[in-house]
Amino acid sequence: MSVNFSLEGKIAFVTGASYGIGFAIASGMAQAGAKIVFNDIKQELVDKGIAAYKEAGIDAHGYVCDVTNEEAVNETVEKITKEVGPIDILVNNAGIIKRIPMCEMTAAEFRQVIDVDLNAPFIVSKAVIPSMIERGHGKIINICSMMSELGRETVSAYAAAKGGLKMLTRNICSEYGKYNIQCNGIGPGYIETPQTAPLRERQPDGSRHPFDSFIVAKTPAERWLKPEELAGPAVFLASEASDAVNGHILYVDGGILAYIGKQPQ
Ligand code: NAP
Ligand code: GCO
Repeated sequence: MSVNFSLEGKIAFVTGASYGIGFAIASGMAQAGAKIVFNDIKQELVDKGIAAYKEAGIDAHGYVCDVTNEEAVNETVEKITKEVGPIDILVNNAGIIKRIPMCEMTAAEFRQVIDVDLNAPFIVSKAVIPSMIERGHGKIINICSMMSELGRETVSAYAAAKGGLKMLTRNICSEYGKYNIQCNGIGPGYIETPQTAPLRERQPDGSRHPFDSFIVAKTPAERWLKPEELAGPAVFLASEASDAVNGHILYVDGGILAYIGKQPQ
């Protein structure tokens, strides 16, 4: 029995993928044969993204679109379908975080994080599911987080959003599994991207950021993970090899969730 990890002939739409985790996942999917479509909020970032994909030998299609804007998302999905083709694989990757103690966070700030990290995956998934139903297949991958399972100080909005995204993943699985649509999540651990750069900044005395040391002690591999390490799991969840996997959150965290943390020496 041949296991099919190939994405040949498939069109993958990865949101917020000019750089970071989205770029790494899209690049991995391109290596597996997928045609890549991505978006970003600003034209200059889309242009930078297209250039970066080209440098990696990938002929990606870029669109300017704010994923929280339902009208813009519907128009963009229509344009993609017309100009590139129907979307087979959706990766809801675009996301933001605000690290503010809850009682100092305004409701507007809380709502903004929920809007991008939870409402937007709902909006974009809703825009692509009808066409997936028509064509009898589809893959949706939601980028969740350690905060889909754990809390920590200052990330109340982000944890609420990512916890909700875990349940949205399970609900799309429940509602659309009968149409051969698989909706799963990837829960990255701590990844070296611009989003976590503030947590890894060297201190004025040149020492490691306390949070950097904390994560190294919480990760069995004793290191931050790289965006490229998410590509293989994403290709698996985008391929026919995972057709029987649905509603699952695949934690790619180097073992953080399994580990109480490094014992004092
Ligand atoms: P990142 O470096 O901050 O990149 C986020 C991307 O999303 C950027 O391209 C950003 O575009 C885009 N974006 C933000 N808001 C958007 C909107 N309204 N519409 C369209 N695009 C938007 O983040 P990352 O570290 O690669 O993270 C990507 C995803 O993985 C996020 O969902 C994040 O929560 C999740 N995650 C990250 C980690 C980690 O350790 N890095 C771990 C677990 C989960 P702009 O540059 O224009 O803002
Ligand atoms: C933080 C980090 C995390 C990571 C990721 C962990 O401030 O704790 O930004 O939230 O982004 O979500 O899985």
